[in-house]
Amino acid sequence: MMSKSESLFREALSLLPGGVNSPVRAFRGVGGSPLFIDRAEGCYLVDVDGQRYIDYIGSWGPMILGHGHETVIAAITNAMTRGVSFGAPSALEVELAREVVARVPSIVKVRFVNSGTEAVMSAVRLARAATGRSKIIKFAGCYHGHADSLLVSAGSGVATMGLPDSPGVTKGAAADTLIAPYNDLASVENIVEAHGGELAAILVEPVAGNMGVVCPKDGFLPGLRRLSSACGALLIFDEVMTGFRLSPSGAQGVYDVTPDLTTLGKIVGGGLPVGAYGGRSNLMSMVAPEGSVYQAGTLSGNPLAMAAGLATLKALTAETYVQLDRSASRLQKGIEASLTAHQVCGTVQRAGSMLTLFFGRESVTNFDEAQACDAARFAEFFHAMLKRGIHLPPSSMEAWFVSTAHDDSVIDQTIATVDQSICALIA
Ligand code: HOZ
Repeated sequence: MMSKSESLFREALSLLPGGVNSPVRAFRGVGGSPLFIDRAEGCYLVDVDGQRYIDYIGSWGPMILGHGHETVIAAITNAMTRGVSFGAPSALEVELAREVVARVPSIVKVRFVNSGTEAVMSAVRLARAATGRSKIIKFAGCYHGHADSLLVSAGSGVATMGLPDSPGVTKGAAADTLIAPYNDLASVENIVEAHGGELAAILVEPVAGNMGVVCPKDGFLPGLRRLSSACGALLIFDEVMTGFRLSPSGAQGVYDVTPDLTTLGKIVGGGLPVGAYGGRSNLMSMVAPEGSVYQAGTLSGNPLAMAAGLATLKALTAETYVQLDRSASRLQKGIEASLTAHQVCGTVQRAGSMLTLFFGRESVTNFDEAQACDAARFAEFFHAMLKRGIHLPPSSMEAWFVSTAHDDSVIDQTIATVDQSICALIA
């Protein structure tokens, strides 16, 4: 008999492209049909058939405190009773801006938007306006949302579906995007040598999360800082995934490299639709209405989203980060032990509370290596885990997110399930 999820998916396929509103949800990278979620609680998802799963998607990053965190729900509820959207300024926008600026020293002024895509698209426009130049460097396998010029050699769903680029992106938009391999400073040097005078920005995920978790090699981020300053381009850190996750000041705090502009999303909205971009005052003052770089939004700074973001940031104390790191490290060690015990080739790459299990390689440092991993084995593993009650991101090239709701017993249950699933793979 067909499950409720299967039946909903069947209908969704006739109403929504691919049955979903974002491609990575459609299980194309692992096969099968996606679960339709009825509700989420703490570290669990409950599907429409009443099955409960330990959740490592975490809404792709925002749910760092777990689902339905008491203070976040209270803040949204309180904001909701005052009106859901004003189209006029509210105190909540100032309060959230204050909290962002207090945590991220490179951000003196910030603009709230509705998604990470919007944040990066707007930051790139600002960089072009500030430099009077057109070209940007982006890294293969990094994903910065779906703005035209950024859908070149992109990670996340684009990589999962094996698309080289997207139809509909004009040659002109793509021509201004120069691609370098992640972690390859020499390639960036070559591009800068050839195009330095035309470069508006070097755009990078300081820790890549959209080809699976790939950490920057020693010297990579400082090298990007040096090269962008030397040619007069701006350095943009896309911290949509890493912002407020790796530390209060994101990856830039961990790696001690200061970008000119930073893009944020996910956690800053506490699970509601928010993005943000910010940087030093002279740059951000170019944004309308203070300056002439135009960018606007009917729902930007939405009071519910601001309230959710504010409550989330305030709940993230120094101890929270220690706890998150401990839990994710426990999970990493458990998975590694299982790989070793069963002599399965793979690696767990982790940055703070985000991690990826890659099968078939001992390390992954760039997109080519991520693509060379054993995606078929991951697909089998994914379904073995799902069958045993653990919902991982449905792609071998995505990050798993640990939240404060994943306590030791949940982590240990996950480790035991990983071991059973690996046994099932090799049986
Ligand atoms: N950056 C997220 C995945 N890597 C976004 C989720 C989505 O594309 O739906």
